[in-house]
Amino acid sequence: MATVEVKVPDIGDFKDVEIIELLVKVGDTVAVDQSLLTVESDKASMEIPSSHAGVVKEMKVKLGDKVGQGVLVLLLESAGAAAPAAAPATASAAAPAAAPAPVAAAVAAPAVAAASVGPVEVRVPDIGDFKEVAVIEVFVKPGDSVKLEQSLITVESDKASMEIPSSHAGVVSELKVKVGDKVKEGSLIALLQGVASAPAAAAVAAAPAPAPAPAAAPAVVAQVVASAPAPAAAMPAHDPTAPKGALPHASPSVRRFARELGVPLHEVVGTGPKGRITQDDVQGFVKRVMAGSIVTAAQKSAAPAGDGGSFPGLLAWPKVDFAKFGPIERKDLSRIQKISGANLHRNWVLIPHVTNHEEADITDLEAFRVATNKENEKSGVKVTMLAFMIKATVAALKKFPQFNASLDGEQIVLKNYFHIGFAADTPNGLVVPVIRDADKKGIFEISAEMSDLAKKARDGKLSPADMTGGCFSISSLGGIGGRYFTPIINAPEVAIMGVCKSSMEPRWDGKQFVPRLILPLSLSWDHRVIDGAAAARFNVYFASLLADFRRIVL
Ligand code: CAO
Repeated sequence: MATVEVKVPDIGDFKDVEIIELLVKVGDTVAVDQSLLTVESDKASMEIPSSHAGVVKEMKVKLGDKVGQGVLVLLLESAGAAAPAAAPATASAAAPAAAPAPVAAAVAAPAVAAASVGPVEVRVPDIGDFKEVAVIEVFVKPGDSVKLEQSLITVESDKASMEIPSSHAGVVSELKVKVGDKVKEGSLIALLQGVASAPAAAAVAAAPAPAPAPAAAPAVVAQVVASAPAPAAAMPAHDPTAPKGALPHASPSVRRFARELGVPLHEVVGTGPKGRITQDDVQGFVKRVMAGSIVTAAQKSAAPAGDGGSFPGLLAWPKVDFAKFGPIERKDLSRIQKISGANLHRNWVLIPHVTNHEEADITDLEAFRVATNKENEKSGVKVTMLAFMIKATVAALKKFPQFNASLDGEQIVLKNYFHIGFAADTPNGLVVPVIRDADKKGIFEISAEMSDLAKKARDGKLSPADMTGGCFSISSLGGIGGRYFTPIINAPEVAIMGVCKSSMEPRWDGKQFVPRLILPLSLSWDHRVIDGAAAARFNVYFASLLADFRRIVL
């Protein structure tokens, strides 16, 4: 057993590049050529392989460190260190660069003179020792205008990914590659029309001087160089004008991992430095899709308006020419309708809803509310029945905490705060503003805040912060009418209280029928978190609070 230093070998023109991933830790057994870490410049990422086999004894670098050729990465306990074939990493790293000298010329030599206005062929430039690499992303389509050096495609080898820039500015008239194609130097990527710029001079200026000819570099170095992206001139940073999400920021190994799982990387939110997507992000995304808390764009588009696409066996949605039956007009859905519709659809399909109905005798509470409003006429604040229901909800959530919860994979998140949402009908559609910390507020404060939020909702001025973080929602149709309904749960909440219009009804008091004001309640709940008995208890308790509000202080 000997201790071997593993250093960063010659990595072409990569200098002072940041470590964005550590792929091994102390105690891991690594094989020769196994990737140890990923480094990333603003142009490309690459994995650094081990020069030796052995067990990692000590890490000498950490995430975020900047490294270059010769930097000590780790110490290995290597059984084979003494073997002559396994040259010390230091020696390997010190080998001269095998950087591909002619890259500058390749980028600088567009196939057609810059002044041309006819179709120009954009080809893969010299990309070092990349041979037959797969196209993993195509960023442009026919009709797109591209700038000089704008990324057109990403190619990927085992160890690195690289974006291939356009040698000209112009409009894409034809694409000659698609995802999955294998390309190499000279492969035709696209035809451009309306070429207007003269790229040669700029590219030559940006290109580095040819690297010295390689000596007999050891095998490991040769392999690293083979993985190394070509000099920077060939790889511009992401074009900020590219469509959002078209260029997910992730290392080759994470891209590969995502592809294996069929994860749409552009839908994953990266939590790594500079928003980079990590393996954990991809795993978390898969977990949330499986738990139903995320619906991918592909899933959504598979089921537009119930075309049966994601429900095999269902009839397709009927296509009807309504104009055949009489005059019609067409109107686009509002932005709110589109957003709330997509959310409601997801919640309706993915949550096993059950709705329990109940009645609350609010005769005394309504009398109290009316009297309170009379006494406080001048205050400008009108106390609403909904404000009492919000207070009653807080008390019921305290008594039945599983209603103040969210499902997160195989865990239930129980909340120790009480933010209550209420559905508000607006000319543009349904929104659910949230009264924060309703447990700390009185009826007047809640009434005033509700009135402000309802006004903001009608004026289309609610901010996202006004509508997020809710624990439980109330949907009141009491001002309109109706008896009972089945409200859809506002995920990630697990229950919602629907309220309809109260009416005077005869109630038996033991001796006679007496007129009482009865409020119909409809509680929808998520059967994955709550069961029917708990829902019935919640409803009975909630109704009892409204029937005698003094119970709230018990
Ligand atoms: N029974 C009888 N009357 C009721 C009542 C009830 N349950 N709830 C309210 N009312 C009365 C009020 O007392 C008020 O009467 P007055 O004008 O005589 O005082 C009147 O109905 C109008 O109330 P309101 O609707 O303006 O006020 P609110 O506090 O009850 O509700 C708000 C406010 C924003 C929730 C409501 O305006 C709203 O938008 N409701 C619709 C919610 C909705 O669309 N839900 C469906 C979601 S699922 O598609």
